Amino acid sequence: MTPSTNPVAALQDALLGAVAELDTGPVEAGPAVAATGPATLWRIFDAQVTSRHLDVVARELQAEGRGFYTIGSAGHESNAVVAEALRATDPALLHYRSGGFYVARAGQADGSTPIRDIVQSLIGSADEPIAGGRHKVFGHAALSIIPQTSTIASHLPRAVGLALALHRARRLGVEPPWPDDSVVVCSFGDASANHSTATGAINTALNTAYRGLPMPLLLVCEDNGTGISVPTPTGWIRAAYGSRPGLTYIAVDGSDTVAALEAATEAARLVRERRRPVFLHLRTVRYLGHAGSDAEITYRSHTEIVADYQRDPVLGTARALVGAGAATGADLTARYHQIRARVDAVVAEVAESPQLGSAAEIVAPLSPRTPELVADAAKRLRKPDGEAAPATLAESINTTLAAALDNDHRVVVFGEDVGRKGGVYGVTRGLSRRFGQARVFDTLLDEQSILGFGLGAGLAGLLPVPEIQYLAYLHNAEDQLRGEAASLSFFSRGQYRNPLVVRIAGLAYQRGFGGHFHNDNAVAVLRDIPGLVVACPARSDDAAAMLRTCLAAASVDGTVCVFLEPIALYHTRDLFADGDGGWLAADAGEHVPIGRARVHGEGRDLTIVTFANGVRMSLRVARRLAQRGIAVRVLDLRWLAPLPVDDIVRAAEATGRVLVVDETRHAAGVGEGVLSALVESGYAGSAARVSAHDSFVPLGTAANHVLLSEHDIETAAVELAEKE
Ligand SMILES: Cc1ncc(C[n+]2csc(CCOP(=O)(O)OP(=O)(O)O)c2C)c(N)n1
Ligand SMILES: [Mg+2]
Repeated sequence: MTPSTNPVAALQDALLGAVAELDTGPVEAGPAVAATGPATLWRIFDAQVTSRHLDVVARELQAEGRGFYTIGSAGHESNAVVAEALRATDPALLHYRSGGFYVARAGQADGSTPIRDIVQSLIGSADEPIAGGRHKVFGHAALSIIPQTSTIASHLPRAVGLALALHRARRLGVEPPWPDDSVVVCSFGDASANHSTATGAINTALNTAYRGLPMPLLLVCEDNGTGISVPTPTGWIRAAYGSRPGLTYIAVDGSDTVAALEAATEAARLVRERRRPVFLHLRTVRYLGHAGSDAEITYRSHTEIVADYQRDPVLGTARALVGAGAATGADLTARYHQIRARVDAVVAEVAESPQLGSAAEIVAPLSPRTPELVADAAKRLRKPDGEAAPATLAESINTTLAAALDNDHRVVVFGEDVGRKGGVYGVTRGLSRRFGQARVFDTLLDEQSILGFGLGAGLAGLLPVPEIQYLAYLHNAEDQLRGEAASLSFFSRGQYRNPLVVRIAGLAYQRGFGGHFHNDNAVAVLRDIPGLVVACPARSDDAAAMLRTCLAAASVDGTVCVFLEPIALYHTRDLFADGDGGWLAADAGEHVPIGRARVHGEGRDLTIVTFANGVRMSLRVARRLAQRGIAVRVLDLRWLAPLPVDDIVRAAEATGRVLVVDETRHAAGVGEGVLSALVESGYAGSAARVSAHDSFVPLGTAANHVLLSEHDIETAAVELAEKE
């Protein structure tokens, strides 16, 4: 049988044949083998073999139509030694070939059921302990394994963030769920090591350590020499990471179990003691192709595939056991079959495992909401000292952040320029001086790492408030929000959460300055992220209350919030005329429930539904329309996700005419969501929409051609109001 027709059988034959061979002649045992001890080697062997059988079972289940995932760990089982070198309480963010690690770590915790966990994950069982059938991931809250998505390298920013946050949290009097001297372990493949997310995160780890801050991070590159079908050039990983300043690099071949264990143990010790990053380059092989569907024989020769059998990590462990005199090849073969029987028994037991049964069940962990608790928590974030003075949007955000920092020691505020300078627009001015650089600080110029720190900080028990300097610069890091932050609760059934309030300065109307990147109005990209809350205040009183709501929801429900701040309104004071101070407002309330809008005016002729700059423009238009006898009410959505549907429908029905004023793009922004909500509610009145053009925003007065103007609003409003 050739690997092209039955690679699973060929691999097993090669392994068992080589194990049997161990009984035919003396096997060398170096002094290190004796030092390791047979019990450890047996544990590693068991974990590796269990993982190997589970890979085979994954394919069998798939062939029977019961399994849904076949990316395996075969050839990578040397990662079991990494678990052996660590403690079960060291937080782990793992590569998807971490079967050996997972089983070995489970072996360190009483009552764990790794075989059952993995079989359940393969069949998408609702009883699976981490994702409950939502994804096949390696994760387990009791084993400190934080589940990862399939997006390669996307977990590195969080791992780096967590390593820093563990210490920061303690310094701020917050007790993280992991012990003081924990090591954060993060593994990834050799092709993934080239991903900009990985290179950026590793750079951030090194920069952090260079600045003398703790970075207890063990990076494990599981190098099988290929990314699906594309070979990694020989020596590349060493060339790229072998001599980086501040990064201890340790390389070892995973097929030599004892050497690998020694290397991993040394790596873990160095990280634990020095609180500095270490890069463990674990050379592996990849058996059975990238996944069940991957015909490896189409891009690798039969000779190459067969040559890899010599480097089987399971064989390496068998050799060490036989060399130490702790087992014979026959013992190990028997154990191999025993473990298979154990796996089969579990497969039979979980055969009837339930699948997720309804959309409601599936989405339940996405965005749990407890509005009463959020209201209580928001109250505690407010300064108790009575009357607030009228303020601008920027001042009010500043004051609210200050009160939150004052009242909740878990709050940390960070981003590019937010520390000493106090933000490009002065929104965080004075906060770093007042609350110290441990709580309000500048970060590297890397949005992925900014969000990554937020992701790690949330896990460590802090309440992170990262700032992204401009909406346009969120986009190059958006996966950290979309793929990581928003999905964690989903893929862990709420066992891990990402409390997060991402402040983003955005939207247009900078009077021609800055061009597209400082006037970006792309919010559709946020509105479609499941569970994400998008707050967009227009006036300072709402900003204060909404920011407290976001902080409270993050704290109480683990909500992931984007707080989108309209730059053009930061320092705006007037509404109708110069000097009228009509856009200043005093912080009036404690909070604003998520998904509740605000209505300005009681006009009965027309409802304008809008948000952000659109609110101020629409109020100005409304005043002019009033002079023409058209009475308008202006509804400020305040929340762009979830939309305040009930309030929209109520305001629409009050007038029977709705103009949606959306300063974002026509193709996809906010307005189409409002119109859909009206149609779906059965609203029978008339409706129209004005929006910005589907364009990037140019410089100078040219910007006015693509942005929504008061003139556009007024024209559309009159037309709608006069419609029969
Ligand atoms: C960002 C991203 N791009 C593409 C993919 C598709 N993909 C999945 S695994 C993989 C190769 C990864 O290779 P490597 O990092 O060496 O890990 P290995 O599978 O070899 O263990 C690719 C391209 C992905 N999951 N994520
Ligand atoms: Mg690889």
